Amino acid sequence: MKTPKLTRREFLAAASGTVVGIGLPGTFVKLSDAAQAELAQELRPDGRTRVPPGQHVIQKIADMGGEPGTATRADWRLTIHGEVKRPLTLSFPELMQLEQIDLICDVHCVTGWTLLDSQWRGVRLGTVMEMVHPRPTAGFLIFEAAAGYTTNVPISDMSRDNVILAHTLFGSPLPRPHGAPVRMVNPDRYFYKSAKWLEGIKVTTEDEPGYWERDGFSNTADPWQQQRYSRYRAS
Ligand SMILES: Nc1nc2c(c(=O)[nH]1)N[C@H]1C(S)=C(S)[C@@H](COP(=O)(O)O)O[C@H]1N2
Ligand SMILES: [Mo]
Repeated sequence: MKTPKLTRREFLAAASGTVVGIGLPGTFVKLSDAAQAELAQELRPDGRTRVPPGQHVIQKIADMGGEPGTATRADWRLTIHGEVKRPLTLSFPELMQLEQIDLICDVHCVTGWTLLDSQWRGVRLGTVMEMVHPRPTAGFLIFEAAAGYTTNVPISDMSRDNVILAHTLFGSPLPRPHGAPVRMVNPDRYFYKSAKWLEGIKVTTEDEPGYWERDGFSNTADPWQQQRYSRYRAS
C-alpha cells in the first residue's frame, strides 16, 4: 500500500524531524523521537492512547495517491442504493443543505502515519443514512469511489458521530488528491476505510470486502487493536 521506501539517509533525516521528500506527492514531516514519545502518552477521553500502537505522528497530511475521480461540485452525484426503502441521489447543493458538522480528528494510515487534529467539514454519515431508511436486512455499507475503489464497514458505523462525508479540509474545499468533491472520513478505523472521490454507498445484507480488504488488509481495521493484515488477526 504505497509504503514509502526511504533511503537510510532519508530515514535518519525523517527520524530527527526534518522535511523529507519521499517520492510521493506532498511532503512527509515526521516528529522527533522525543516529541513522539510525549504525544504517545496523551490519552483520549475514552482512555485509549491518543497515538495508536505502532503509529508515528506526521505534521502535514500525506497524499497517499489513488486514482482520482473527475467529478466537480457542479456535476457530483452520490447514490445511496441497495437494501434501503428510499434510494437517494444527492447533488452537492443538496448535501450542503443538510446539517453541517465541523470535525477535528486524528487519522491513522495503516502504513504507520498518524495525522493529529485534521480539520474537516461535512455531513454525518448518519444524516444521509437516516434519509434512505435501511431495511431490517441491511448489515453493511459498501462505499463506492471513482475508478472502482471500494471499502466496507458494518452499518453500525452510521451511528458513530465522527463518521462524515467531508467536502472541506482545513477550511478550504477538499483538494482533488484528498478526494474532492466529497470523501468519507471515518477516523476510528485505518484510513483506507475512508473512501476518497465518493460516488455511492451500497447497502448490503452480506459483507463485501473492498479493494484493500481483498488484498489481505484487515476487514475491521481498528488502529488500537493493530488490525492491519487479516492474515495475522482474524477479523
Ligand atoms: N478512492 C480511494 N480512496 C482512498 C484510497 C484510494 O486509493 N482510493 N486510499 C485510501 C488510503 S490507503 C488512505 S491512507 C487514505 C489517504 O487519504 P489522503 O490521500 O487524503 O491522505 O485514503 C483512502 N481512500
Ligand atoms: Mo493508507
